[in-house]
Amino acid sequence: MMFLAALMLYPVSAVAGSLDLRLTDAKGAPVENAVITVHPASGTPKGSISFPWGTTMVQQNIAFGPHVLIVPVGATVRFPNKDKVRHHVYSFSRPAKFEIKLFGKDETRSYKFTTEGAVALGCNIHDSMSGFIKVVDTPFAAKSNASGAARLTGLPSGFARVTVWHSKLRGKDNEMIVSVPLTDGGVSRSIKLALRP
Ligand SMILES: [Cu+2]
Repeated sequence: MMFLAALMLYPVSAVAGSLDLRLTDAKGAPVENAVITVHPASGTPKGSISFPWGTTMVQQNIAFGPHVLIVPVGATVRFPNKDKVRHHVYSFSRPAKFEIKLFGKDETRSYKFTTEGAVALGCNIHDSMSGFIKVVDTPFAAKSNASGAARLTGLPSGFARVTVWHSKLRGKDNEMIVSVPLTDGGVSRSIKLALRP
């Protein structure tokens, strides 16, 4: 009796929905390193968010790795330097303006990201170094792979706001927003992105 009463307090919604996206540019080529975030109309789950890929942005071979890192709001990102040379990481982006002054081989610095949004990273020493940290406020986030594919699982059914971000995407904040009706099973969508050259 108590069990039934407890069940009735919560709306019944399926949580097995998945969203498969395939992202291409105007010419049909796959778009890698886009970040997809989903905000279900029913809200995002409460509680702290963590992703299996962690919160480390490595400097190695004069490059940021990964090129695009998704972290939850409030995450402290580690910046280990695996190169023999020194790096000087900075960002002028609104959600996190900071610089990590010269640090050398096998040294690690960290920075806490407290605001949602996209953060473009550069290095004062190496102009060619470019990386991005996408700070998100939903556990439903994924990055497109070399085939332009991204998969999100465990989504509640109902309408969802799907945001696609890419560093070269035309539009406000390099984002594009679509509304997708999610069902108990799976939904697939192909999205064409207008990218800057
Ligand atoms: Cu550098």
